[in-house]
Amino acid sequence: MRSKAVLLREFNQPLSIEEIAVAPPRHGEVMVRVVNAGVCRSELQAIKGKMPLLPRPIVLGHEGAGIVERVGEGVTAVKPGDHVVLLWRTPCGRCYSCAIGRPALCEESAAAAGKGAMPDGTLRFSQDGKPVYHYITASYFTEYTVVQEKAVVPIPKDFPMHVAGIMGCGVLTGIGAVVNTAQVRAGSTVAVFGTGGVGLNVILGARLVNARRIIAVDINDDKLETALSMGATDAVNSSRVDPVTAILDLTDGRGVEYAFEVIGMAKVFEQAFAATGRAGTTILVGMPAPEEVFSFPARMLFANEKRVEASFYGTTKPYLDIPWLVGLYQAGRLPLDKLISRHYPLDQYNEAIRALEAGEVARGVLDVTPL
Ligand code: PAD
Ligand code: ZN
Repeated sequence: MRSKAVLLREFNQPLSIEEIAVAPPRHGEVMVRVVNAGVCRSELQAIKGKMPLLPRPIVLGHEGAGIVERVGEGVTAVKPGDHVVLLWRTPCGRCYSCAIGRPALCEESAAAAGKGAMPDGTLRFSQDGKPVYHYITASYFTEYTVVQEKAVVPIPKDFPMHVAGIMGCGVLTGIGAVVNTAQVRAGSTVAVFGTGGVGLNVILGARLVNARRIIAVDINDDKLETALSMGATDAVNSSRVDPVTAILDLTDGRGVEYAFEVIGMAKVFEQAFAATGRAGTTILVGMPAPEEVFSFPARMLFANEKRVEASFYGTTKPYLDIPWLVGLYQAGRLPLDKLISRHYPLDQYNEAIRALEAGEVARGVLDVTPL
């Protein structure tokens, strides 16, 4: 199958749209026609060379949805024509992490992600007989992709594809951080540092569990306005005021019960930790660059019995969480359309990345092969 795809050839260079060949799915694999694919900040790290071992050229994209085109031998979960959300971590079901109920940490899937290939070490992409690599076993900025059967979750055919296109990373990660990782209690106080595509989902999650106060912190007024329209109760622009003082002022000097860092910057994590109250929890959701190191006074952790935790892929159990999120959207309880502030054709990928970096969008979505 011929396919137009977004390729990363050189770090810190514009990406190119090129034609590649996509081989048929093998045993336990499916070929998916990608309809929509969200643009997430995580990929900037790949583009900027912060994942230096990535083989190239590589097909980027790790958040998307589409229609099953073909299935390999032995596939039973889906058939051609089914609509699916695409995942970037897939539970093997047997490793230690899967066995203890933490499939987002699946060891088999994590090992495969680092290979630039399918889990069996081989490639389904090529160009003129030369290898083209897979990105963390995902690769969704391409008209056609091949993934393991385990990487797709069926959704109803009348579910909007552009919404499905952001579920497999941003929505799962943000809402999962609240519901699965931190298990935020109803009536509690929450602060969200960084209200972009993932942070806005943290706000939606906090609203879903009936948090009493949801304080949005960002350096961009437009983002804060969106955050307020999606359920934040207060907004703090941390480029103008000290966010820790502002949060203490808003919480009778106590600090919040849950503070989420959703950017991946050590200095912001330190602010979130300082704004967390006694017996409260600071949760790292943003993906730090490899060189980031945070520190805070150990005594503050000790004397206030604070908790510090991280949320990787929303601590998701994806086969439970995707149908749950689909149902919430259908019931009108998740305004995910509002999150998608811009659509781009596939060949405007560089513009989508520029707008993401410039902070112009809540979430941008590529219309890869519009319906
Ligand atoms: P985004 O660019 O849409 O949002 C980032 C937001 O942070 C923007 O609104 C910025 O204005 C804001 N911001 C930047 N600097 C500051 C600052 N100093 N103080 C306050 N706000 C600031 O990115 P995103 O929402 O797509 O991704 C956010 C992070 O989540 C990013 O690090 C990404 O890699 C990470 C992520 N983690 C997982 C996971 O498994 N934990 C999954 C997906 C994404
Ligand atoms: Zn992502």
